[in-house]
Amino acid sequence: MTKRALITGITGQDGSYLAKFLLEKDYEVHGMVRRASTENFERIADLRDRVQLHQADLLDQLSLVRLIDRVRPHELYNLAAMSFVPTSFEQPLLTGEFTGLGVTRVLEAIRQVDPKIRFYQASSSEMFGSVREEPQTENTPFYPRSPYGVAKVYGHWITVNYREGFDIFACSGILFNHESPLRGKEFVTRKISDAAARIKLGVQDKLYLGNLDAQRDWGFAGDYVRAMWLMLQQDKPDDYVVATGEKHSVRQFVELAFQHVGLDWKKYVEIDPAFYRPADVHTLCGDASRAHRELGWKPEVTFPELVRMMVDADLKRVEKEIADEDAATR
Ligand code: NAP
Ligand code: G4F
Repeated sequence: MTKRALITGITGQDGSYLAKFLLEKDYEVHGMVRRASTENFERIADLRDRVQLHQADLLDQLSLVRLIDRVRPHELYNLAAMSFVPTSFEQPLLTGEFTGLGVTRVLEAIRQVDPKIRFYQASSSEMFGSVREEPQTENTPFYPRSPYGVAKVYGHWITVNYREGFDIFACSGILFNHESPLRGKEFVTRKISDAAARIKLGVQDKLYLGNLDAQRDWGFAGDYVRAMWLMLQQDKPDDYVVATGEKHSVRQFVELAFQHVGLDWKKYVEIDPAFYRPADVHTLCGDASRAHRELGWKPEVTFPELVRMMVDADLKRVEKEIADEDAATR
């Protein structure tokens, strides 16, 4: 039997890695996209003829019910969210609607159409915020430090609640930061890899950053989508921390990225307080023992490999952009 999966947020970083992963497992892959005046499908361009896209929106209950009824997926991965922490301070209500209540809308649609659908919720280490212990496990209390984190705590608990209350196979993956060459350019890792490449190639002078002391447990998105899938293949649903167990500072990321292109980062990086947050998460480090034990999951890409992968991809992309511009002006 061919399995059908529906991915909300398929145009995002994780959505594109997950779609590719499921296609390799011979799934029929459907993706939910929201209507925009210009299509935003760059990350799934090479999968476009192998995935079926449908318009719906996390803000519109009926669109979700119709979509799930039409696709009748065996597995639904809810990756769609307003995922950028600084924007959540500027648009806290919209963030609550998308990232928090949106989860309930999807769960309600599942309950109405087919409660047998297996559900994955993209929870976040941002829920640990001002950390109560280190490393953080599935049992560490939450202390979110942003409207985004608060909305994710709601999404996490509503997932647990529908599992316990309505017997839905609902899992919450508490994923620590994961990055890739497809990461949005506003997130700090991609901002750094892109700048290291542009400065090396002579098309940027400076890189302006905020809190260099912040520490994150950074892994590779390609490894993390495997954990999402594994959660939905188990006999019973549960919540899992997915992390590398190592933390590094933003400063260390910068050092490695610039070192990789043979530059001294101190000559190019400046601090701009505009990038400080009203309340930041200073440190995160996860303990993924449960995922190792029960899912057999382990990350494969190391921190230095991740940094090099991102910088190399940006070097290649920026070189091509420069060549294309030269060709156009010739
Ligand atoms: P991302 O690149 O920002 O992608 C977010 C996706 O959500 C995009 O496809 C976006 O569509 C879609 N979306 C936003 N609002 C929507 C709406 N109202 N209706 C329909 N779709 C909507 O995020 P990501 O890094 O792939 O992360 C995936 C999920 O994991 C998110 O829920 C994020 O909060 C969570 N998470 C991420 C990390 C991480 O380190 N990456 C860690 C923990 C948890 P458009 O393309 O139209 O904008
Ligand atoms: O890359 P970031 O913006 O990621 P953040 O805030 O940790 O959130 C990401 O990971 C979460 C998982 O914990 C996800 F749930 C969430 O959706 C998202 O994917 O910032 C990382 C750190 C912060 O402490 C920030 O203050 O980097 C620091 N930073 C320093 N300078 C900066 C900058 N962040 C950004 N975005 N831009 C800067 O210039």
